[in-house]
Amino acid sequence: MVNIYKEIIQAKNEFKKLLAILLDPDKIVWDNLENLIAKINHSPATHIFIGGSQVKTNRIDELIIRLKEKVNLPMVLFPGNPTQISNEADAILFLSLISGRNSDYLIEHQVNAAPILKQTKLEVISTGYMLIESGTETAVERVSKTKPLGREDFQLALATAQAGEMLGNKLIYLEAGSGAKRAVPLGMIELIAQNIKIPLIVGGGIVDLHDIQKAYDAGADLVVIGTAFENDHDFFNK
Ligand code: 1GP
Repeated sequence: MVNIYKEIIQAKNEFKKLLAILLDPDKIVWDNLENLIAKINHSPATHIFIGGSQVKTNRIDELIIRLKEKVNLPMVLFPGNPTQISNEADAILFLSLISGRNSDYLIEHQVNAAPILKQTKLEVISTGYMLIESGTETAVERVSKTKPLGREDFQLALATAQAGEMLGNKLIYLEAGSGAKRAVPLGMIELIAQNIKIPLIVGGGIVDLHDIQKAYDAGADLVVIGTAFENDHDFFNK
């Protein structure tokens, strides 16, 4: 079986940048799924992330099965809580919201998820998840009831990322929040990228191709695009 984390590390070592399209199962227009699949296959995406802060649909399995018929990319769960675990995916970002101090999102959901994950074949990728202030309240902030780290607070963000790395996280994810007004500051990406060894994911509020490139240039190894592609399936052709 392909080891998705090893591939991420290999890409990092070879200076190849990665791109994930985030699909929120609640926002899928099922009648348009074939078109969505075609657009994904014509995009530069290297990964599909699936999840959301609060997913209500129980069609996650079905979505992944349908995608896998035609999309040859790793399917990685990006869950808001343990109800979003699907054995149909290839891997799961096992997130701990290390920027917050809500124990539910630091360890409680993970304790509940562990026995479920033991019954699956999912590759579990421990991820330090950090919410960065983005101008307005985002769904992650609302649902997790945690405060994001300040946009100016580079040193606290760096210490948080380094603590995540020291705790054994395999990835750090800097998150401005889906649909965020402002993406993660480039200077913060740069500082953290230069001072951790594990791969860095950046997402939230990235709405054009230049911003993707800027995030890469600042040191992001993988950029996540959700809303911009959701709103415009031709986003990558522009
Ligand atoms: C959200 O980082 C992702 O978790 C993507 O955010 O929807 O703003 O692209 P956007």
